[in-house]
Amino acid sequence: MEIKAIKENYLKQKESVINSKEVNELRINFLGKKGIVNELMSKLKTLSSEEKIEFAKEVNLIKQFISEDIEQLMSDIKKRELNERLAKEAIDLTLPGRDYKSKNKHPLNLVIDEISEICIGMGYKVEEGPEVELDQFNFEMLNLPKDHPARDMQDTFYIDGRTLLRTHTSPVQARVMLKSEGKPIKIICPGKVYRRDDDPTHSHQFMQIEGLVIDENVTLADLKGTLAYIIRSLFGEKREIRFRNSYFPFTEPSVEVDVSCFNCDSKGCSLCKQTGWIEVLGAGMVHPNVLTMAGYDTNKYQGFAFGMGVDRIAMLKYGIDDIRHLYSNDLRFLNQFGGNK
Ligand code: 2U9
Repeated sequence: MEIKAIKENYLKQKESVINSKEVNELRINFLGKKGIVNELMSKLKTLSSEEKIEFAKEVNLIKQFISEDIEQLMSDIKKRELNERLAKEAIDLTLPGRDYKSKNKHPLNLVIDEISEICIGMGYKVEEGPEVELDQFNFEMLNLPKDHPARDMQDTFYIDGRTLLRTHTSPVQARVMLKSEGKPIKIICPGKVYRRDDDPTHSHQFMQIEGLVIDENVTLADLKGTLAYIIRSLFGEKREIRFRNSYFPFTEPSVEVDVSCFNCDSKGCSLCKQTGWIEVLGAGMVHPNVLTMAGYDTNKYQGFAFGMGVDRIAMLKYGIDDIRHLYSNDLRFLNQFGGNK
């Protein structure tokens, strides 16, 4: 009789259950340790042994009924809850996408991508490295020991006595040379560099691309051919290049490289300052000290290296008159690149 009442009580309470939390409460109420069904067991001791068997049977039956019923109820309610959540979270695929302010590549990235493509086509790998560098990689390994006068032209931001913001991407090459354990290299290294500089054509932060080739039988003629190919790919097939003597601590001999003026076809204009030539990059044969410091056998290997300021190339290519446009995030400027709105 009592068991029948429990079943009725259960069915009545079940009617008001509306979510999975309440199903759990119902389970604890009836099947928990101190729940209604377990409490029935305390009656056992008042019964005779025959009654006990019969009573235990009935308790088990009601226990089984309630636990199966609760399982079913939980499964139905969870299904319903999931459907409700899915309906609420439904994505409207007909909504238009977000409109990004500028869809163009930044002119510096346009230049880096173009030069990278040209060099990858010649078999170069692209390498990157940290902007916060050790003095050892930025200066020492590039033949710029402490107190070398050429350090003055590359004053930078120091983190501490031995850590600085790199002044060129050459430390990336130094790291790759060490990693390559005296084996040939053909790499370009694009990236941000820093110097103590600030005027319409110089920024304290700018972009460089440098190239390095180390192998047997590498000559200045290979350097000249490589640079002519890069420069003609960038500025047009009709361009001529010329080498002028120069000095860099990490190359010997060193050259500065001019391109014939693409603005006036070398007739003379304000861009080439009436000379017919525009300076675009620096280069040279890797200094034997640099090769030796990085573990290369200078009797077997030679190398050439070149470096260009990406900002300068972008300014020349796109006729930009102030380097600060490249860093001011002005959409009126940025939207002029790539032909989008
Ligand atoms: C290693 C050895 C040699 C990289 C080179 C230049 C010449 C050069 C300037 C161009 C304009 C810097 O951005 S700029 O001001 N760079 O003239 N860079 S040779 O020579 C290296 C690099 C790495 C191991």
